[in-house]
Amino acid sequence: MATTRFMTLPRHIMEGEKQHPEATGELSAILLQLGLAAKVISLEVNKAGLVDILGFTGGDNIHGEKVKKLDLYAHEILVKAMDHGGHFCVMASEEEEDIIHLPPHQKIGKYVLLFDPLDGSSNIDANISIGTIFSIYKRISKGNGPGTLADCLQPGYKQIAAGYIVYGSSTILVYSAGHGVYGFTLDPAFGEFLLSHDDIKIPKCGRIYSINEGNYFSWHKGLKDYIKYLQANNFEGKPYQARYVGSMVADIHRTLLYGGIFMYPGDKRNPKGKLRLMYECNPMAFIIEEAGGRATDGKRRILEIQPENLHERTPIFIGSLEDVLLVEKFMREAREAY
Ligand code: AHM
Ligand code: MG
Repeated sequence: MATTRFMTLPRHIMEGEKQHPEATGELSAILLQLGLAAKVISLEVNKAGLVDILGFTGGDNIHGEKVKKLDLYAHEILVKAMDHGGHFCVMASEEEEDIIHLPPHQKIGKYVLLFDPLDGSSNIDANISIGTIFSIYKRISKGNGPGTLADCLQPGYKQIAAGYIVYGSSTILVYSAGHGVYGFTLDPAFGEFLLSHDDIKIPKCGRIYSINEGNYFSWHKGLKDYIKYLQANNFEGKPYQARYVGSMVADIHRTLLYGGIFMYPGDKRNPKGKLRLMYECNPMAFIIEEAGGRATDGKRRILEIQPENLHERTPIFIGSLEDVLLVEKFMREAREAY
C-alpha cells in the first residue's frame, strides 16, 4: 500500500519507460507536460464558482484583463503547454476549426496531438464534473516539416497513447500508452498526481446504462427494445440502473470503474449522434479497449473508422464487452426484421 501511495505520475512514467528499452523518452515528456497543463486547468476549474462572487463577469477581471470562457482558457493552456517541447508536428483542438501549426522557429517533432480542452463545459455553472480528453499519434507525413491534416486524420487504432482528466470531486488523470490503463489522483496539498488506480480493467458486464433518454422517440427500434430489456429484471434478477451525467468524461470514468454501457447513438434528427470521433470517441475507445471493454458505432469498431474530417461525429456504444455486444445484437436483429 505504502509504495502505491508514493507512485507519482513522473515516477510511474519513468519506470514504464525502463521496461521498454526502445523508448526514446519523448512520450514520457509529452505525458508529463499534459499532466502539468491538467494541473493548471484544474486550478482554474476549481475557481469557476467564484467568478460571480468576485465580480469577474462582464468582460474584464480585476486586473483589467478580458475574462475568457473556461473552455477557451483550457484550449490556450494546452496549446501553450504543448507547442514548444519539440515533440509535435501539428495539433488539433475541438475548439479550433483548422489544424494548429507550431509557432515558427519551434523544433518540429514526430508526434500529433488532438484534444478536447474542456468537454461538457455547459455543466460548469452547476458544479458538475467536466474533463479534458487527449489523443496522440505518430506523424505519417514524410520529412521534418510542419505536419498536415492527413497526420491528424488517422484511424483511432493508430493512437499510441490517449487519456483524459476528469475534474470532479478529485482531479483524476487516466491514460494508456497501450500497456494497461492507469489512473492518478491529484493531491491538491502538494500538487502531484499519485497512482490511485493501477492497471484498470473494466468489468465484463455492468449494471449501469448511460444515455440521454430524452431522445427516446427519435431512436432506432433496436435501441428502444434494448433499453426496455435493461429496465426489465435482466441484471441478476434486477433492473439495470440509469446514470447520465451529461459530461462524457465523467460518464466514461464511471463506466470504466463500475462497468456497464455509455451510449450516444445516432437518431432520426442527428444520424451521426453528437460526439466527435477525433476528440472524444477515439481516445475513449482506446482507453476502454485497453481496459478490456468494447467501443463501436453500433456496427463498426470506433478505432477502425477512417476519419474524413477533423470535427466529424459518430454514434458511440462503449463500455463493458458483454453490454456493448448485447446492444449491437438488439440493433442488428431490429435491422434484419425490417
Ligand atoms: P461539448 O463537446 O459541447 O461539451 O459536448 C459534449 C458533451 C459530452 O460531454 C456529453 O456526453 C454530451 O455532450 C451530452 O450531450 P446531451 O446534452 O445531448 O445529452
Ligand atoms: Mg467535447
